[in-house]
Amino acid sequence: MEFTKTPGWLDWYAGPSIPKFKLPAGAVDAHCHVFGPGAEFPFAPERKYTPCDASKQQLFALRDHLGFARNVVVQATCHGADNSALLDALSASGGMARGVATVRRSVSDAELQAMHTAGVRGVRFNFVKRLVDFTPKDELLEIATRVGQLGWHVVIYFEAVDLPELWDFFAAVHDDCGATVVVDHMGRPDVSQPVDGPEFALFLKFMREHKNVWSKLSCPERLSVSGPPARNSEQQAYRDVVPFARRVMDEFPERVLWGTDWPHPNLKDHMPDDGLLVDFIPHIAVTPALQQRLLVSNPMKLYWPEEV
Ligand code: 0GY
Repeated sequence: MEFTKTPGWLDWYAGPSIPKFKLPAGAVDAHCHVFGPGAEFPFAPERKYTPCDASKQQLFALRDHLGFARNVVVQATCHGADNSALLDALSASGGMARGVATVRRSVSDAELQAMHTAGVRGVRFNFVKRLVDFTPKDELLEIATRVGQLGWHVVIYFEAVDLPELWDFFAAVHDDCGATVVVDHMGRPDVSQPVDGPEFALFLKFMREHKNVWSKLSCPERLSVSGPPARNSEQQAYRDVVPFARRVMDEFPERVLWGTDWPHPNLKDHMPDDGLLVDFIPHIAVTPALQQRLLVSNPMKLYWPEEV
């Protein structure tokens, strides 16, 4: 099937620099996606955008170029609940990729078991209104309980302004379903607000009060208002995101993950150099011990616990 990209869609950057920061051995890119290719894995009819293709081979080439050892591939909304492209990437990875799927209530136990065998270890619940239609909360709670029996966790994606309204639901997923909950991109704070302001304080409170809530310190390129530096400038990239990520890193070092978010869906203004994104890491994880936790021991505990 032929697909036409959403107008203004920025393709991923094909010439990433070699990072100056040397990743620790065994580093995990714990948030990335594959898109199609659409001719092989058609995009979902209910999608809100049509991306460019971003194949598993291209993802694995980026992994090697940047110096990562493993990937966690997260189902992107353009594929709806058809996890075929994700599962194909996992099976081609030789055990070096694990996955986070999207499922509906209608998924059978046999399908869940097959996904588990392929390397899926979580489901994603998405509350970003521009990306998905509403799913009833009782359906999501049912799914969280079912996948909990396989030891999977729940990844949640939402924007900071929506946390007050979603708090009780997330607490129910954590407390009643007993799920470990992983928050994408620090709950998307508005980084033009103070790091000590009420919005981010609420997110930190949420992590403090729920011991099995983790956060990805990812997506500075998406959250930043100051943006990337001019090319060849010494200026710190995405510097306005640093205080937010460091606050989470410092308080919850055992519950943080990091990922590239390649191929960076829905960026309209600039497409990051993934090498530069890796160079952002030592600004938020400032010691080798913290870098080891963020990039190796934490993701290994969540996604490859049998190897820890
Ligand atoms: C991200 C962010 C976005 C998109 C998706 O599944 C998706 O479509 O996650 C976004 O547009 O903010 O994490 O990739």
